[in-house]
Amino acid sequence: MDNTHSLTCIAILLFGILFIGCSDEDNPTNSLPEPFASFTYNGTMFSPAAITFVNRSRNADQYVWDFGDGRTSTTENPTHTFAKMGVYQVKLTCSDTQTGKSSNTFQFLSIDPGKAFLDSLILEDFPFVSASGSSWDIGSGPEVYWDIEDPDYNHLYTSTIKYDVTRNALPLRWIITSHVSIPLNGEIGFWFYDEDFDGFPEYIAAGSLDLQADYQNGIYAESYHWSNDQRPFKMRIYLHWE
Ligand SMILES: [Ca+2]
Ligand SMILES: [Ca+2]
Repeated sequence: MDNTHSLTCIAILLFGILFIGCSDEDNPTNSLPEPFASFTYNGTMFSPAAITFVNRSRNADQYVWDFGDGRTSTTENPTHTFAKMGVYQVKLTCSDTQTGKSSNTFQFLSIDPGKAFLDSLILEDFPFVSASGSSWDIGSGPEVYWDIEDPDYNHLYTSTIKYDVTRNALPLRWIITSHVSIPLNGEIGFWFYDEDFDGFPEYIAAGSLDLQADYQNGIYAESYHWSNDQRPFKMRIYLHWE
């Protein structure tokens, strides 16, 4: 080995020692562990769904949550309520203020609908005579309206009146502009009447619906139909889920 070669070797060795030695002194944070974002969650996955997030991130002291519904949080372990059904991409970014380094992760949360709302009702057919065979009104058609009752027979909603309905007027269509929530804990009753303005409306027909049965099977139907052949009666409702 000649002198030049050994000097070069020593120089490289020294440089390496100096470089490694200095690097930690100049950037002490390089030796700190990197942030690692991670989380789990729990809660009932039906809207409105209050979900508790458990932060399992490591080596971080700041957190930003993006819940995927337009809301964010900087709480370490937030609880967030998803008001409506949907699939939400929840993203957690964690960072370490000392190193300025960050890490992120995300999970998709699927929130099932917890509420149904009535959008419209269409009465396609109903008996134009009472069970005893007489017409609802003398000389004119009935004044048709309907009520909804919850499973405990509490009144939920009364429709507007369609005056002097004749067969030509069918189907009758009601658009529901108020937010009529349909309970999911049993059968909902729809009651149709002829308003006589004497305090004694005449009962025409009724239908019932148990949304919970379909809802539990993972079916979120947006339309339901009833019909009855013995006393002609056909109706359809349209709903939306939230
Ligand atoms: Ca009448
Ligand atoms: Ca009438």
